[in-house]
Amino acid sequence: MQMTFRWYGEKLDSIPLRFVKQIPGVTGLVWSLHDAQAGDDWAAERIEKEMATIKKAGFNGDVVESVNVHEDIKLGLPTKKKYIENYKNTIKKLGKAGVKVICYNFMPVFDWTRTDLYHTLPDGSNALFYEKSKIESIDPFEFLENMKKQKGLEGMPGWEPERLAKLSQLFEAYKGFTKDNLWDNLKYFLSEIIPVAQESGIKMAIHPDDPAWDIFGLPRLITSKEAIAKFLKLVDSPSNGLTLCTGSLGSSDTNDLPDIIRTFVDKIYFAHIRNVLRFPNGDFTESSHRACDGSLDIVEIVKAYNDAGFKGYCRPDHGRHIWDEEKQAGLHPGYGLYDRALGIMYLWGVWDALEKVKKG
Ligand code: DNO
Repeated sequence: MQMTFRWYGEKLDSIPLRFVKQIPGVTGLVWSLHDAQAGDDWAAERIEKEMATIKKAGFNGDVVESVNVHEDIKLGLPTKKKYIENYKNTIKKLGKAGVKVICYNFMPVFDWTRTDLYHTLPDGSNALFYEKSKIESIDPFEFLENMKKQKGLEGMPGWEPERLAKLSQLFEAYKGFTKDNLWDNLKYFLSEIIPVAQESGIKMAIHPDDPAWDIFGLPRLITSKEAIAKFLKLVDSPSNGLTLCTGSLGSSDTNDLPDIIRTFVDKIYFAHIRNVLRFPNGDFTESSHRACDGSLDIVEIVKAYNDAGFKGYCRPDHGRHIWDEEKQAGLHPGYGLYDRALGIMYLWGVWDALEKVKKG
């Protein structure tokens, strides 16, 4: 298992790389051009510059999260052709620069969705929170206005203001749009880009939908074991694989994460490991990574990877904001330093113990 840490780049991330270097066993930084718009053709110079910064700090830049997919591709509009060409060019350039895995998602309009970015937990820390009845009772416009009032929304990946500014237009375009339409458009996208990824030595790794159900009447696809099996059949190639995010799939109590991992481990190129605490009414919150603090058995999850001899990339995921970290300028909600570092140590603790037991 290769441990990585998501980093937003010199301009946007307030966490110094020398701090990340001090977290045991982190060999790679997960990066992106966070100011790029979905559909852009990334400039080679920008890619090289980012890779050089990452390498100079003593890390690899093997994983990019994300290259975002333009809505016109998800909607299957005629303009998709241009954006798919741009996507292919970006894949080629990333391959040339030595990138091995590209994480992306196919969620319509909203990427990961929460109602509160700083929900207080019983221990006095705070974390992202999803209130089901709130999402069900407001419209997306009101939802977005509420979100804008919270500090740090601009720092949430996948919530680009430029795209959200066109919210009414987008909802208009998605009227009457079904899950089958979205599956068809995903298949078309994959059939175009996967051969290019394969030639470029890149593994594409789709991120599941978070939360794992439809929101605001928009269809969501990658939400269950059955959906993942269907996805992998769309295009059969070693370059068509998964980012297995335990927290996203784990928002639903119908998903058995250790079973999903054991079933698809050969297709998991990037593991996001985090815990969520689900409540009986459908709400959930991010919790510490420790198994007993949330609804997911992180020990069993790590064991599923360990049993398979997982050699892919892994990262801790959304942590709580602890030790007053939420007061720091430039915090990306869920992506502070401290709780993710604790998460890494927990993951290594479980992993090392399992290795030791294996060796007897
Ligand atoms: C949130 C992230 C997502 C993820 C994208 C992948 O914390 O897990 O924004 O990066 O969905 O494309």
